Amino acid sequence: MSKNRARILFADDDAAALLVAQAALEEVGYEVTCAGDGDAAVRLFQEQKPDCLVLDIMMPNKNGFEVCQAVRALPDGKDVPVLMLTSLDDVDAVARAYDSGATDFATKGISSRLLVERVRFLLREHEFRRALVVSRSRLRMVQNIARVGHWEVDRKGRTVLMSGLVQSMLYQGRPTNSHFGHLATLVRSSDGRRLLNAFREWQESGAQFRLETRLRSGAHLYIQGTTTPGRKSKRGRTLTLAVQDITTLRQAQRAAHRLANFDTLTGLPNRQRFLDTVTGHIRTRGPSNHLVLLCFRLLGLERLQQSFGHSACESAFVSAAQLVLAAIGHEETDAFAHLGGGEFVLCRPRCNSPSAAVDIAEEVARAFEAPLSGDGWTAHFMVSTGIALWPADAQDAKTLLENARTTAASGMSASESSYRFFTPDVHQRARRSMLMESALHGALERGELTLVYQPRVRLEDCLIVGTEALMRWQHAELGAVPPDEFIPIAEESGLIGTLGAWALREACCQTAAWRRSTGRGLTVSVNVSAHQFRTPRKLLEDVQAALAASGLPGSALELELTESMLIEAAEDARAALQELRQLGVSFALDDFGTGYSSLGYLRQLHVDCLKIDRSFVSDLSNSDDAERVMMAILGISTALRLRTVAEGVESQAQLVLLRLHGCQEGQGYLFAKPLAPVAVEELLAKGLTLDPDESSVAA
Ligand code: G
Ligand code: G
Ligand code: MN
Repeated sequence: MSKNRARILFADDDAAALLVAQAALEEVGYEVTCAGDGDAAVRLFQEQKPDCLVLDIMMPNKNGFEVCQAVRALPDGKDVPVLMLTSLDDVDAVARAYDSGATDFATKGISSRLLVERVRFLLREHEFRRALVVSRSRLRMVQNIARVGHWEVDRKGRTVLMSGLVQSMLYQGRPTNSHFGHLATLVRSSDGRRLLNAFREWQESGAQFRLETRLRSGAHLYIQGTTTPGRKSKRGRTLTLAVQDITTLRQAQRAAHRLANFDTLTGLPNRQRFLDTVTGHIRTRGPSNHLVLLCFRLLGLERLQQSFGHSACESAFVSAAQLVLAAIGHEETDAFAHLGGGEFVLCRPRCNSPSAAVDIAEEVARAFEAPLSGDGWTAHFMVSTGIALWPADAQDAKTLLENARTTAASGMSASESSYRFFTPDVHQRARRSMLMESALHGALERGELTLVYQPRVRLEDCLIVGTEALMRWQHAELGAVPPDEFIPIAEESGLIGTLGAWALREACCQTAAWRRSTGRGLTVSVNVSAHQFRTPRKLLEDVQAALAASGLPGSALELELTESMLIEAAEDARAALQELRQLGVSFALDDFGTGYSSLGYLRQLHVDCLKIDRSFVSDLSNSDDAERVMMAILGISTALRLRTVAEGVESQAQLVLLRLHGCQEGQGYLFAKPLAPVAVEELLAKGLTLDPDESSVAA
C-alpha cells in the first residue's frame, strides 16, 4: 500500500452504483472502501481514516447528512473533504448538505469519469489548504519569535487588520480604539507629531522607521519596522506596517553597555570607562596643562575575607566607595572608578600641583581611620595611595593608570596608610617582581631552593643547641635572591604553601640526621610566614607530615612567628597552635621588639621563646641606652619565664653584655653565618662548642 495512494470511503446502499464507482476510482489508483449503510460508513471512517468521503443521502440507519455530522464531530473528521451526492434539482438537499458540513456536492448519477475528477479536485484542494495552514502557523511562530507583527490601516488611518502582537505592543493587549491617529496621542506630543507627519509620507512611498518613546502610560515603547503602501480597496489604498518589538534588544544593549562600563557592585564606572574619560581629558588638554591620577588600594581585606568571606568584602567595597567619594570632595570633571577588589582610581583634571594630590591622599587616609562595619563584622582598613601625573609620568591614559596602580601596590606592605608618587624605579621593581614570580614557579623542582642553617648557641658556654633554617634561592638569571624579596612574592602568588611545607620537611629530616650522627638533642627553628599561618589546618598537617617523615620528635622543632601574625590569628589558628603544642612543638616570637610589643598581648600569646631583633643587639656596645633597653627586654622575658635568643651577635663585647644581663642563647656572625649543611657537619665534627676567640670577631 503506497503512501501516496489516497483512500476513499464510498457510502451508498445501491450496490450496483457502488460497484461502478469503486471500479472507476480504483482504475485511477485510489484505494476504495465501500459502506452499504450510514452506521457502517461512520464505523469504517473511524477504522480507516480515509482521505475523502463520498456519501449518498438516502441510506439505512443514518442518512448522508447524519453521517456527515457524525464524522465532523470526530477528532479526525473536522477537515476531511466530504462529497455529498444529491438528486438533480434538489436545492434543499444541497443547502442541508452544506449545513451538515459537506465540502461539496455532486449530482447523483453523474458519470463515473466526472465523479473521479470531482474527488481528485477535492483531494488536491484539501492538500493546498493543509499546506497553507502549516505555512501560516510557521509564519506566526517566526513572527512571534522575532516579535514582528503587522498592522494594516486604510487611508484615513482606520485599522483594517492588526495582529495580536501589535495590539499587545501598543496597547498592552487591552482592546482599544486602534486608529493610527490614536497612537500619536499615546506618546509624547513631539513624537506624536512626527508620527502623523510620517504617516502622510508613508502613504506615498514605503519607509523604514524606528520609534523609541515613552507611552503616556509610563511604559517604554521600542519598535522598528517597514511601511508599505498596499493594495487598493473600496476605502482607497491601505498602508501596511511591519512592526518589530525591539524592547528586549534595547534592554540587552543597555545591559551590555552597563556591564561594559560600570562596576556592578558599586555602580561606579569601571576601568574601561575610566580610561575613556581620561583619554578624553588628555585629548582636550594642551601639554601645558596637567592631570593627576590617584589610585587608592584598600589594605586589610585579606583578614576580612578569611573571617567573614567574600560577601563581607563586597559590602566593604560599597562602604569604602562612599567614604572615598566623600573624602575626595567629588567634582564634576572628576573621573572616578572602582577597578574591583577595593581598588579605586581618581583622575582630576584641574588639580595641577603635587601638593593638592597629597591633600587628597591624606583626606582619604583620614576617612579610613575609623573602622568600617557591616553585617556582623567590624574591620579596620588602611589605604595605599599611588599618585601619577600627566604628562610627566606617562603619555597615555593606560600607562598613567598602570603607573599609579603599581605605585599603590608597592605600598601595600606598609603598616599604615601611606601615599607615594610614581618614580621610574617603581616600575623597575614591579617588573622584577613579576619576573621573579614566574621564575619562582618550578624553582623547587629545578633544585634552585636550598636551606642554610645558622647555629644557635647557649651563651654561657657557646655550645651549639640548634640551628635556624633559612631559605636560599639561586636563580640562573636573577642570581641569589634574598628571602626578604622572594618570600613576599611566594606569599602573594600562593606558592608559599608548597615552599613552606618543603622547608619544614627538609629542616626536620636534616636535623634528625644530625641528632643521629652527634647523639645530641639538637633543635631546629623554622620560619613560618603569615600566609601559612592563615591556613592553620594545612600548617598543622605539614608539621605532622614533616615529623612523621623525619622521625624528629616534636620537641626538637620550634616555629618562628611574628607578633602581628599572632595578634591577627583567628580562632582556628589558635586551635591549631594548641594541637601543635600537644605534639611538643614550641614557638618563638621572631624579630621581637619591632612589632606591637604590647606586654598585654605578650602574656596571652603563649610563646616559649623571644628572639630579640638584631637592631637591639647591634647598638649594645655603643650606647648605654641600648644596654638599658636590652636589660628591660630581658627583664620582661624573665618575668614571663620565656627563653631569650639574641639575634645578630657580631662582637665579643655584645656577647659579654648579653651574658651579663642573663640572655640565654644567641645567633650571629660571631658564632657562625648561616651555613650549608656540609659546613654545619664540619662544625659538628670539630666539636659542639663555638667559643669565639678575639680573632674571629668581625671588624
Ligand atoms: O637569612 P636571611 O637574610 O635570608 O633571612 C631573612 C628573612 O627571611 C628571615 O628573617 C625570615 O623571616 C625569612 N625567611 C628565611 N627563610 C624562610 C623560610 O623558610 N620561611 C619563611 N616563611 N621565611 C623565611
Ligand atoms: O628570621 P630572621 O629575621 O631572624 O632572620 C635572620 C636574618 O639575619 C637572616 O637574614 C640572617 O642571614 C641574618 N643574620 C644572621 N646573623 C647575623 C649577624 O650576625 N649580623 C647580621 N647583620 N645579620 C645576621
Ligand atoms: Mn627567624
